[in-house]
Amino acid sequence: KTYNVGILGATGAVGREMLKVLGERNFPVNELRLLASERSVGKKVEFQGKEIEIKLACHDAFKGLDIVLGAASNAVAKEFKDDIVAAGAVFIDNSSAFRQDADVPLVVPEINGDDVFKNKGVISNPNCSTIITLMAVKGINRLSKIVAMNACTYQATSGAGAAGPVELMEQMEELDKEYKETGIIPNKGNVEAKVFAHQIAGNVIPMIGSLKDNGYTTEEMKMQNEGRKIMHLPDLKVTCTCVRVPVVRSHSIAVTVYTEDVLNVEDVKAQIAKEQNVKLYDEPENQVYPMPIVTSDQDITYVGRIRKDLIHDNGITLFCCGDQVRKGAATNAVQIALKLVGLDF
Ligand code: 11C
Repeated sequence: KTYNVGILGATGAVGREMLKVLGERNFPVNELRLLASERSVGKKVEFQGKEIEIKLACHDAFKGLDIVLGAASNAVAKEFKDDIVAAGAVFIDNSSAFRQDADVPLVVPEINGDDVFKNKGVISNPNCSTIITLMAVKGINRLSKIVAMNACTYQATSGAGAAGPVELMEQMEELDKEYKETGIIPNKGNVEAKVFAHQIAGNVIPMIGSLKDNGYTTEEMKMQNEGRKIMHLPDLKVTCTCVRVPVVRSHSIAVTVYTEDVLNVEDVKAQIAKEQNVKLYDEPENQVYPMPIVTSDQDITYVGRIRKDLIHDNGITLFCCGDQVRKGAATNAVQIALKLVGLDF
């Protein structure tokens, strides 16, 4: 059996990666329909040796499709959701527009894959840092129920879209130019910040998303709210700080997990080593630990630096890292589609 598949927002960083992953995973595609805004219409993209022309995303663009992968903004997802559902397709949406809707499953296939079958036309793809973190801790939850987490993210510039790493590279070039001219290594350079609120080259920015009344940001609250829904842990408590770092690709997260029972580090390591699509990468004595330069362009979440929390007996602390464009977005969406049609993911 083959399926008619659409990508809404096909020309963005996530849309392009979805196309790549569909090909890599040999998704059984009959028709592939690539949809985007006016400015990309007519451009041609190659898929499995065939040239496919980008079509306009409009209200009647979804007829005949079985699955639509969404890689567009919340506004675009909201604009077309009803058209997609009315066309009889399942909308697997990477935006955050519907993630907390009661009738919309929020799915990481390795954790709550069967939730896809509860869909009423829409399945949401979770936030990227949340996916990577939950992939890293899902084995711990199997040993003993997770009651709380304290996480600090180190999010790559490409999480803000294709313009993020371009801004990082341009600012690094400017800093290098200033150094060559003056002989002094600049801290704050004479650079323009457009994508990020401040210079990102040689800096870290401790705020991602918009501020909420409780002092946390929308991005930080996703770790708790989405974590609860995906893990089926309605009482999970999470404190999270999201930080943008001058990295091109792959998000990293330092997380301390608190469980009902006191766990032993060796048991945790053994369980993490067994988890699907997770790699135990933990030989600190040999400088082996997860890093963005190790994990990029892969679908596996790397986990290392696993040790006991020094404050509470029931805490395990670790560092994890994964490619947020792939497992944090495109790959997870394609895996949801594979699960939905009954194929291995
Ligand atoms: C970032 N994680 O790195 C964000 C982007 O919930 O899908 C994706 C936000 C989301 O800026």
